[in-house]
Amino acid sequence: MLLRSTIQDETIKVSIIGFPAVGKTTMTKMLAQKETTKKYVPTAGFDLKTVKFGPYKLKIWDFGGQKNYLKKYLEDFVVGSDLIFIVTDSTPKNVLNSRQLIDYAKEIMEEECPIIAIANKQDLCKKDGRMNHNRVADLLHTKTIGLTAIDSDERIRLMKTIENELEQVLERRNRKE
Ligand SMILES: Nc1nc2c(ncn2[C@@H]2O[C@H](COP(=O)(O)OP(=O)(O)O)[C@@H](O)[C@H]2O)c(=O)[nH]1
Ligand SMILES: [Mg+2]
Repeated sequence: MLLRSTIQDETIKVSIIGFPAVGKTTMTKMLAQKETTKKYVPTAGFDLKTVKFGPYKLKIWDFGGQKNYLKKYLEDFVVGSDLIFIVTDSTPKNVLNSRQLIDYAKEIMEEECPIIAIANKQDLCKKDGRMNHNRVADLLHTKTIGLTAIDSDERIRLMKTIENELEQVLERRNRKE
């Protein structure tokens, strides 16, 4: 794998952000292929977990409804991310709410870091009217990947996406040095 040899000991921070129950833990488990320790930050009303997978460090942010805290804490923790995923469950309401997360992340990271939306639960599109990933992309105006996080066969495709994005991140980083 090209990336593995390029990054050596560099830590890559991948932040996975989204409202509760959209599938962040499921996506993380799929990537990490195991469950890990959970660290709660109760005062802030959200849940932070760090998971190692291969050479990457995944930081998973699980936000409650505390909108007044949202921006402040996102800023504290998202800084330094190499790649940000905003996960939605592809329901219209959640996708619209997630626009705020994308806006905040863009504001915080400026041009530094790719922000990619995940239109999760694509298996439910036909069943309950969730939006397919193209519709989600139209609403979010952001690069969007459709996903069914409960389907472990999707792991390879998701890994490929992460590797492609991070290769570009590392190229930019090397050009700056
Ligand atoms: N049908 C379906 N269910 C999913 C999918 N991804 C996650 N779920 C389910 O959605 C619920 C919430 O998932 P979880 O990963 O705990 O959400 P989190 O709060 O964002 O970490 C669980 O019951 C999952 O099994 C998916 O792609 N399709
Ligand atoms: Mg979770």
